[in-house]
Amino acid sequence: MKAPFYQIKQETSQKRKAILVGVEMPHDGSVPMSITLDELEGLATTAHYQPVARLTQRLTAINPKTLLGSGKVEELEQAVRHHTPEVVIFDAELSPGQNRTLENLFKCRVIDRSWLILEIFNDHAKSREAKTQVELARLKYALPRLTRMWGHLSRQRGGIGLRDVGETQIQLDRRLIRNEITKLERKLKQIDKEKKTQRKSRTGIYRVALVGYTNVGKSTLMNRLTGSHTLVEDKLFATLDATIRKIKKNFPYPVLLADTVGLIDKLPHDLVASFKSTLDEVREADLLLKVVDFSHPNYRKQMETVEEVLNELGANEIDSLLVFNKIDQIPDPEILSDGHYDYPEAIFLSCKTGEGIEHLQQGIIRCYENKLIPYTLKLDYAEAPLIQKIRKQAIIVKEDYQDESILLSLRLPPGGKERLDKLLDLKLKRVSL
Ligand SMILES: Nc1nc2c(ncn2[C@@H]2O[C@H](COP(=O)(O)OP(=O)(O)OP(=O)(O)O)[C@@H](O)[C@H]2O)c(=O)[nH]1
Ligand SMILES: [Mg+2]
Repeated sequence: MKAPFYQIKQETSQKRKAILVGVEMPHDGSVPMSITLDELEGLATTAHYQPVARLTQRLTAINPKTLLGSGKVEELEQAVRHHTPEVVIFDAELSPGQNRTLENLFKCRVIDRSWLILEIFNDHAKSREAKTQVELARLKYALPRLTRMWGHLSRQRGGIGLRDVGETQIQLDRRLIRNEITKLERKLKQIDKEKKTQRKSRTGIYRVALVGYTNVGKSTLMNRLTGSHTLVEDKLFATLDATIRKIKKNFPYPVLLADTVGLIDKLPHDLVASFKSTLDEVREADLLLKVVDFSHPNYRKQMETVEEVLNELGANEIDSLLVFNKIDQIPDPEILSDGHYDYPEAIFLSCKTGEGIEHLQQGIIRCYENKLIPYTLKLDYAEAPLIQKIRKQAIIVKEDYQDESILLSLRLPPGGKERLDKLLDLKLKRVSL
């Protein structure tokens, strides 16, 4: 892919200093600022920044030019002078204008949470699909902010103060970005088509998808359930592509399990939209395993965020199991029993120790069996050898050997009836219950 017209960040193995700014908007306040800033710090370190200072402000009113009040801006200016960071990261969305004003004041790069998340996604994208999805989201984010991005370029060329390099270049860049967006959207449509064909070949098999906040242990659970070796890392957004594996261990039926990209609070909207094809694994699943890190101080808010994204995806009606992971990190048994009390339907487990995994396997099997459709099939004795093949497509609950024929009581999985039709071509002999 062609080099972008703006600089996302310089590749370097050295940690680059960053100042973090927590902002509590007038309508927030449900989560303590220290927790949201811890999350921002996690994002910053994942993006190879080294946080050197934290500043916070509770806003009662928003200053349209700088977001923060003038006193806090001054304080921040002093911190910038003292630490000389490469970047100031705001845990809030900045308008293109606010961004520019703050950069001019601090004479250093200012980014917001969305851009930070885009940097991480950009770093972790490996497959053609993930790379295209991230690039599209980045360009869509950059388009209205192009003056600022251009500001970066001009600064790199000629030092601070040479920002106004001329409208024509910006207009040209805008047009190029728009063209690039159209090209990427076309490419994604093509990838989407290929994925759809792949998914079609999997219809009829029970499909389970792992969903949840980032770093809760989805990939670890995938490995536990399937015996595979998907990438597991103690970092945010380790997984960007949907990985699909068959669950064989301890399962009487064929089940496909999909590991998916982790979610986070205030996920850039363009990113969710761009990841549509990856998230289709979630939308088209028969069962969702909603994985929660029960040891996280902010797990309830994380659950809310996941529900919001599932709503946005139209996946809120899908059957689901609530899975509370990392119980090995809960030292106090009372917290665990409170959890059971508050969430009686949840399955509590630890991917680390294996405790509770069997319980989850049983839960998945139960959900699967609830979906099975009862069906009765009448066979001639001459057709008895077919029973072996039928067993592969359905669960045989009862075999009734009568005088003239064999009556099979079956449970069919989704799509099983069509496969049975193909296999037997005995439509006339079937008796529906
Ligand atoms: N203590 C403990 N750590 C766990 C458990 N399950 C997972 N982890 C750790 O949690 C971290 C994140 O695990 P992942 O499986 O990569 O999490 P994920 O949800 O796939 O994360 P993303 O792909 O980034 O969204 C890793 O360091 C795991 O070793 C558990 O049951 N107990
Ligand atoms: Mg993962």
